[in-house]
Amino acid sequence: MPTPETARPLASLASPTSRAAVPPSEHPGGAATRAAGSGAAGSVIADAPRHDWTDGEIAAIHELPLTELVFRAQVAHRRHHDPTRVQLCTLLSIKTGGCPEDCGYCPQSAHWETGVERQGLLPLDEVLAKARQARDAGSTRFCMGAAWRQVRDGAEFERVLAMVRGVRELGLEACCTLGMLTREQAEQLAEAGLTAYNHNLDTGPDYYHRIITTRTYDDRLRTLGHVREAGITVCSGGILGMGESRGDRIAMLGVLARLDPHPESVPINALVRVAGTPLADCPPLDPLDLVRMIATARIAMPASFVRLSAGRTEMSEETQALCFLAGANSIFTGERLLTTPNPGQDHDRALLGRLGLSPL
Ligand code: SAM
Ligand code: DTB
Ligand code: SF4
Repeated sequence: MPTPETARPLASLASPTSRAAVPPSEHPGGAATRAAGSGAAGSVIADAPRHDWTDGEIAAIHELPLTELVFRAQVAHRRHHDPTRVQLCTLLSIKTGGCPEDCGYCPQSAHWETGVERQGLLPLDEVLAKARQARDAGSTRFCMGAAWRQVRDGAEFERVLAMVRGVRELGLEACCTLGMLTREQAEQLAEAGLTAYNHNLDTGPDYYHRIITTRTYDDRLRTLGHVREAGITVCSGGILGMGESRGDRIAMLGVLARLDPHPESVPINALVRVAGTPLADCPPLDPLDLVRMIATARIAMPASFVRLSAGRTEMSEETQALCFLAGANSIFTGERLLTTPNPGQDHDRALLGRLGLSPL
């Protein structure tokens, strides 16, 4: 991909408020220079992704005029990715419902009456048949989700390892989201060929306890550490529209953007408001808030895939187009996410066609 001088990310902004400012010359990635005409916030050109973002810097980006924000996200996007390509991923719930955790957004928690039918771990051949279908429909990543608090060693985990091997043999990237993992379990998944592990921070550290009480933010970061140390790529992001403030959203991006390396994949979900969950009556997310978060994630973690994840059935095509303009470069395709509806494959094919974008 061409990387002309003019297409470099304006990757940092001054005026941090919550942590000490790092002089531009000390940013990792080598010499950084003040960009000409960079406006009040004072932008800096940097070569490599940074891991020393302050929440204040991220807030300054997030609050830019939308036109400026999207422009900067575009520059970052083009520096690291082909802006005409979108990765298609398919999700499958391999174990559904009855989860002991109390995540306030989740239709699969046993704490809420949502009508989700419980289903034990699927047989291997059924999962591989779905993976083959996903591949034939153009997906390059197959993501298997289980409504578990944590992985337990034994026959079921062995079956998941066989699923990972099978998905890899089909030539697909394999992703799992199974709850908390020990270091040893992460190593076993790595050995089976797992490409990525999804474990979301969900929201900012100060708002987290309002959404989940049965495990801590640190538990989540520990699992992400095990995944990283095992050599599996990290997929971690969050959910918007749960009543959190802009500050909480920025704080979540700050935690992600200070991970070194960054998560290779950052899913940004709009809350799917499921009847029976405590968050069912949250007001709808402002689509432009979603665009802001995607653009800010793109600038702060420029080399990562930013995934426009849950909530697309409630978004207009124009909102989704703005998300792609802001740097989203992956979506989940297929009729279903885990338990909730998703625009089908025909809809997505038409959308990408209308925008002139191609699957990666
Ligand atoms: N049980 C595992 C865990 O929580 O890590 C894996 C499955 S869990 C359903 C995966 C992620 O889906 C959650 O972390 C959350 O970010 C997202 N999710 C769940 N319900 C959602 C909803 N109603 N709207 C948007 N995202 C949701
Ligand atoms: C992620 O961040 N979003 C996906 C995937 N990772 C596993 C899951 C969305 C689930 C939405 C609710 C449901 O369908 O049950
Ligand atoms: Fe369980 Fe995961 Fe749902 Fe939380 S998000 S209730 S851990 S399935």
